[in-house]
Amino acid sequence: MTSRRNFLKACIATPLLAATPRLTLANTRTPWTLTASKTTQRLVPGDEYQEASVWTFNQTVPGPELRLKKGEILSVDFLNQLDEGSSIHWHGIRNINAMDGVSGLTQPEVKPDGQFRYQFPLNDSGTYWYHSHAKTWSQVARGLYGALIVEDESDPAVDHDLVLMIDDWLLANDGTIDEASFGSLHDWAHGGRLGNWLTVNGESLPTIEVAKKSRIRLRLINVANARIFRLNIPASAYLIAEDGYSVPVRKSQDVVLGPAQRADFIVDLDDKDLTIAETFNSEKPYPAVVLKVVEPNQSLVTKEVLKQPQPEAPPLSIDVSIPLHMQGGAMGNLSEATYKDQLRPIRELAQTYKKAWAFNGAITEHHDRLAKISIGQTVSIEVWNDTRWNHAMHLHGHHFWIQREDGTVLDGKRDTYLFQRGEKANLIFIADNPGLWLFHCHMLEHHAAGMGAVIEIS
Ligand SMILES: [Cu+2]
Repeated sequence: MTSRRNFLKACIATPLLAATPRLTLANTRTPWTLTASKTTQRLVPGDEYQEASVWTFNQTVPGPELRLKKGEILSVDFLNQLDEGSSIHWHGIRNINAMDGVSGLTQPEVKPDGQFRYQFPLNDSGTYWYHSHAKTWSQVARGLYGALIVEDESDPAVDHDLVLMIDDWLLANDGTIDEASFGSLHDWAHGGRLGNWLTVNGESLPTIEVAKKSRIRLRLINVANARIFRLNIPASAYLIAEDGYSVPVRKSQDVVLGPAQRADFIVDLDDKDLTIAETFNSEKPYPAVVLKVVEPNQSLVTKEVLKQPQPEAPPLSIDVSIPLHMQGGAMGNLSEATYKDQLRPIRELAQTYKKAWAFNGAITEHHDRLAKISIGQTVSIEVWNDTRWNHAMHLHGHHFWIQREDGTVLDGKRDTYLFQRGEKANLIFIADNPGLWLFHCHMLEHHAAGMGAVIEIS
């Protein structure tokens, strides 16, 4: 028997917990209010463990699920009751630049006791999420995230539409957050600050009650700072969307999600409980969430044959190519890089500035530009991940096609792509959204340590 203490280390299943109902703001009047503040939340069940000190939107991790319809306008008053600056980024939304929520780039950070109104139209349906975009390596890891769901009239009819936000927490043996590990240069130069405790919707192995033989939409969101997950759904399951974007319907029981990536499945249950397990990080499937079947004994929807719109094909010609050589990290090839207008050796970059990664031999800041693009041009970011690490590259304000080295193009568009070590791929997008857009690794410690740059579109 593994001792309970070792559960933390081994990430092994704990007894079932009944899920508390999720708070949804969908029926309240706009503008909605999201207040960032601190509280405690039990991440590890059992009286012998303490509650963890978490940072939340509206006193819960995840924050409230925002659920709207395509074409509606989202209006949120953000109140900052933390003792440091913050802001909210709406991940995957092709947003108005001033509403993109990147502290120090698209807006000044919202100071303690300050507030900011976010207001923008939701032109794309799908599964998105919101999270802090200030000191993300700390603020997102402490719980400042929630789901943003945009429904579409053409969505398949389902009995249950469930959002599963999958996170890993780095906890001390008493169930509290391991504070000492924040800012570890070792983690920043390796795989990021990886957790030792899995939660779904802020709970350890929650149970969600669903009707027998029901049809369910699962919206999986990887909200971890750096951890890659593979989720296994041992049922009749169909992948219908990635990063919110419809893809050709594919029967599949597995999906790999890098940080910030999403996948939507339609699952037809029989009359047995369904355990969704994480299978990327351990040899044995690690139970993540249980769907427990209860009465009624039937589905209340017509189970139509699933059909998703055919994804758009990418443009045939490219106007602007942006070569992007990703360098650095542990066991990497970076001996020196330009930072603050000077070529500096990696030792100085690491020890003085906590930088470990570079694009094209340079580490840039928000006032620098990776490229300046004229509005309407078709752009290809030609990425070469010349490091020993995976990177989940995210472009703000646009969705991109992914063209692999062999020339094939993945179905559908994404906002985040998980690069394998050594991989080359072109991220192709139409620069139709003016503003200053961040392109960065969503392994949040990598971003903090230099893996980010700004593209200007005007
Ligand atoms: Cu990275």
